[in-house]
Amino acid sequence: MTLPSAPDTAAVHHELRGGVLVVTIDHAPVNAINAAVRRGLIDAIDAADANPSARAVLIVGAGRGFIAGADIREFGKPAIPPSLPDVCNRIEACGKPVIAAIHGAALGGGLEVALASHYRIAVEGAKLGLPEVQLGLLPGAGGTQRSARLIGAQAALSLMLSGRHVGAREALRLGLVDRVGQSDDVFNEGLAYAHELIATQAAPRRTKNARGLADEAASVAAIAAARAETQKKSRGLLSPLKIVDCVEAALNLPFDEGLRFERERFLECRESPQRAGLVHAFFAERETQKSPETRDAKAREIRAVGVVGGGTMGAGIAVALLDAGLAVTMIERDDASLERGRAHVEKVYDALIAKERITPETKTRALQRLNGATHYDALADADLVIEAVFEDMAVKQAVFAELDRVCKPGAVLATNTSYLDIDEIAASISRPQDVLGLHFFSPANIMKLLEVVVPKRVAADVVATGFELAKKLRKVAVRAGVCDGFIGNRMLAVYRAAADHLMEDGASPYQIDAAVRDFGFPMGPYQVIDLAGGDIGWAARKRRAATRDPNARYVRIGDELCERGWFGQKSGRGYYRYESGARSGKPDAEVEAIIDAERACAGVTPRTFRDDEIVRRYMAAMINEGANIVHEGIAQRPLDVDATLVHGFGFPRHRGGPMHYADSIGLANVLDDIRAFAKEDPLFWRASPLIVDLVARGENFASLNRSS
Ligand code: T1G
Repeated sequence: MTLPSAPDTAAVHHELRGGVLVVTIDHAPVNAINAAVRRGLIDAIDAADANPSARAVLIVGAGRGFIAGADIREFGKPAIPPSLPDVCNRIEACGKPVIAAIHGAALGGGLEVALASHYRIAVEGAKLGLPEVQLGLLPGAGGTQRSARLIGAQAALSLMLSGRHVGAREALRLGLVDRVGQSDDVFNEGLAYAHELIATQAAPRRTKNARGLADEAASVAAIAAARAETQKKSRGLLSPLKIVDCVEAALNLPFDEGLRFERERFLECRESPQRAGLVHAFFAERETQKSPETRDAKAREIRAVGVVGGGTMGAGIAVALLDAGLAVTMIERDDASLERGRAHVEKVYDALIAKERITPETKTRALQRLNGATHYDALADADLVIEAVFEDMAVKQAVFAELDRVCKPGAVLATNTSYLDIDEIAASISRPQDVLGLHFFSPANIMKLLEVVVPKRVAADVVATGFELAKKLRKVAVRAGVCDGFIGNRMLAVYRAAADHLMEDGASPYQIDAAVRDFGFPMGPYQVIDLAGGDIGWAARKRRAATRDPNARYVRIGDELCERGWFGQKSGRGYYRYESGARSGKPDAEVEAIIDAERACAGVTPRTFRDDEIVRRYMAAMINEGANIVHEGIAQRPLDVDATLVHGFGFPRHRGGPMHYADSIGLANVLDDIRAFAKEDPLFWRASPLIVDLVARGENFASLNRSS
């Protein structure tokens, strides 16, 4: 159900319809509340109070939803009155009953407008929530005070700390809305409710007087529990604990003082680098979906998909496709391998059932769409085929030769290779224009990142198809050019090397991991190596050995461990020792002895490093390689690098990504660091020409995001 947009350009328009002043917010695409909307709402409520014929007010949103929230593009810019808190207070003070009729999104400030209204009705499909915490904020227009009073401390805290959306039925159960419409006709449902309230002479019912906090003991307990939980989980985030404080203020302070308390903390959050980072991440993951190809070409239809290879990646990709409702045909070389592939898929689903993330019925329905075959002819009708076979050029080219032989004209042929030259794969068949890279990250059904790798001869609509597939799979697609490692793995190799240099120079892997975790990564580099398996990086280093610059510093510590078979968790020890299959390892004195021996071999006199030095080197290496990747056109913009690292490599979202982080600490400071480190190793620390140029021009990475 969408409401027609008004012909005029007013962001808010109102008209009297049978005694009801209908106020329509019309600010495409999601009715975000900007200055014009705030002004328009105040004018509409003033008009209602001034017009005796207006016996009630109905607020609705034009288009696909109610209101998506405050316009987050306004943050960081000078505030234009009236403020949203003032708007909400004005709505609540209206002398006529105000009804909010909700369809689609009523989020953040949008739900706060509804909470300030006196009555609320939602239709099926509505999504209500207070997701400000995901932007480093808190509901700053009375939402912490009104939600707690309306639905109680526990439910309000759960909503605000999770940022989750609730549907119409749950909103009714919680008490967020009074009614769920019988139809999805939000306008007429709202109008009927308004007329009913007029007929019963219902008075304005002000949320600030609601009694959701009446049970003081329960409220105090809920607040204490939320505070304890948040202190454990919030991992350095600013706004969650402030949300708890605001709900406590709602319990202990008069409403107006509670509003002031909330406003102070909202402004602290709004000015924080965390809000800037999280808002940047929000927009970046949407901007990456836009490329020249998605702008200029139309994606091909994707209904039936083939996956070649039933190993870990092939099975994960198959699950991702099945979860998107697609039909999947898995190809393996023989029945036994096919059975193993199917078992891999079942194992993924069984693990999700065990965690109660899905029901057995979901698994059953998905598997009904999974077919298998040991002959390629089964792919004759596939619209898209993704190969995920062994990382060897000859093996992949043999697969593509078969696909070239059996697939229908126009089928999109994708490789999941992590680093092989996709131009070379494309050139090996008769239809290079249909070949692209779809680089998934393991586990492919969980990780959000999908690198859409664009070979030289690919057709634009094939690239657009890759992005469209990402949308179906609810992944964040990033356009990448062809190079060794594309965007993410190429950067990983460099900042891993920087960590190895630190380790050989005197920092233990355990100190490095701890410093990187304190920066906000969930795991440090050596924990990640042990988790994924040290043999993967070892194979990559051996592959690159022939072309490695002989003058480049090479740290052998990782090879020493792998030569002992110490690959990490899967072998019981790597950089850490894992007692009887434990997931978290312990430092290993034998590893430290190997490191000391390697330092001696390399003629290194170890020195101590402060944690902040470790982070500066680790980040400078990451940022510098990210700049090279943008400079070479492998990534379209710095924001594409940010989205890649946030969604594929655990980069802390509240810091926005490495390039946004570089801007936040000052690109000139990053360049100073790189130049200082270059005195020790000029080859490794060659400053990216992009950084040198931007600093010389007094620009930053953000300027490149805007100019794209
Ligand atoms: N402000 C500005 N632009 C927004 C926006 C917002 N709040 N929400 C979405 N957009 C843009 C988005 O960038 C994209 O732009 C287009 O709308 C479609 O979005 C005081 C301070 C509503 C569920 O956190 O969760 O209120 O790419 O691709 O998948 O307490 O957008 O087309 O140029 O995501 O259908 C709180 C954020 C704000 C909700 C729709 N609100 N938005 O999803 O479309 S802070 C939120 C969403 C606040 C108050 C505080 C989703 C959506 P473009 P989309 P979608």
